[in-house]
Amino acid sequence: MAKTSQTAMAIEGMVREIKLEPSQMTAQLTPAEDLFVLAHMGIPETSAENWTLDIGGHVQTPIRLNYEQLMARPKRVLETVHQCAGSPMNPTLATRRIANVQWGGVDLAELLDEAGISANATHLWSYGMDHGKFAGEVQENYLKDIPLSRLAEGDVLIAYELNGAPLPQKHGFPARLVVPGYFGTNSVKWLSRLEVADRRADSIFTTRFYNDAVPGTEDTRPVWEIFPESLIVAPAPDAVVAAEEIEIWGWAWSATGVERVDVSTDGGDSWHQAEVGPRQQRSWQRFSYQWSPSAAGGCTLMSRATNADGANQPLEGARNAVYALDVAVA
Ligand SMILES: Nc1nc2c(c(=O)[nH]1)N[C@H]1C(S)=C(S)[C@@H](COP(=O)(O)O)O[C@H]1N2
Ligand SMILES: [Mo]
Repeated sequence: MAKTSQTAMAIEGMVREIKLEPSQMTAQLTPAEDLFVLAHMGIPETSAENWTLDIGGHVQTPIRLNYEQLMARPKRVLETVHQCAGSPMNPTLATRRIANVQWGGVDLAELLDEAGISANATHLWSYGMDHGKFAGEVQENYLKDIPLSRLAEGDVLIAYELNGAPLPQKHGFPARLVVPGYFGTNSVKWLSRLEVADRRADSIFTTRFYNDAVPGTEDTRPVWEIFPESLIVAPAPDAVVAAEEIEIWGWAWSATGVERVDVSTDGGDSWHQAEVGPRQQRSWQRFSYQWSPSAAGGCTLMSRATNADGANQPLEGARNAVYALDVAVA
C-alpha cells in the first residue's frame, strides 16, 4: 500500500481550536491569536508566489489574478462579526464560536462586474485549496456556495489581511472569501477559484452538510445568514458578586444588526431591556444592564437579542439558543 507524502498530508484531520470562553471575550476586536480556527481537512501548505485566483463559469470574461495583482487593487477594510455554525453533525447545538475581527481585502462585487455575470447566473461557488478525507470520503476540495443576491448587498471581500496584518496560514493565506453576516463555513479559506453558476454547488459541504431542517416542514435551508444571538461576558459563570449595583454586559449580533437586548436575572421569568451600543460596519454590539440584586443567593443570568425583523433567540435546542450562567449574590 504505497502512499505518497502528498496523500498523507492531504488526509490530515479536522482542526478545531476554540480559544475563548464568553467571559474572556472582553475586547471589541478579537486578537488574531485568540481567533478560533476551523478546518475540515487540515491546514494546507500554500505560498503567495505560486498562487492564482481564477474567476470563471457563467461570466463574459474569465479573470485570473495573482497575489501582486490582488494587492494592487483598491483595499477595503471591514470590521465584522465572525461566527462558526458549530459541528455540521450537530446543527441544533449552541457552540458560541464567535469573534469580531477586521479584514482587509478586495471588493468581490467590483471584480465580478469586470468579469460580467451572465443573466442566468444565480450562485457563486468558492473553492478552497484544501482537500482530503471528510465524513469518511475523499474530497477534492472545500467547495461552498452563496446566492448572488448576497453580493448585491455589498461588503463581500477577498481578504488578504486580518486585523491589519497579512492573513495567517491557518486563517486562509494567501487569500480567503469573507461573507459578512453569513456563518464562517461560507468564508472559504485558501481560495483558488470562484465560479459563477446557475445552481447550488454539489459538494458534500453544500448538500449533505450545512443544511438546516426548517421546523414544521420537510424542507431544508442552507446555513448562510447568521441568526440574532448574544452572550454575557461579565459577570463570569460562578462569580460571587456583592449585593450592590453591578453591570451585566456582553455582545449581541445578527446578520442585519441588533435592535434590542433583554436581560434576565431570574432564569427567564422576567426580562429587562438593556442598553445596546452602536454597530461598527458589521461588528457585534455591546449591551449593558445595571443590576441591583434584591437578595443573597443563586441567580441565573440570561440575555436575548432581537433583530429589526423581530426575530430573537430560542431558549434552547438551537444554534443561537439563549446563553445562561449562574452567579451567587453574597
Ligand atoms: N478552505 C476552507 N475554508 C474554510 C473551512 C475549511 O475547512 N476549508 N472551514 C470553514 C469554517 S466551518 C469556519 S467556521 C471558518 C473558520 O475561519 P477561521 O478558522 O479563520 O476562524 O472557515 C471556513 N472556511
Ligand atoms: Mo465552522
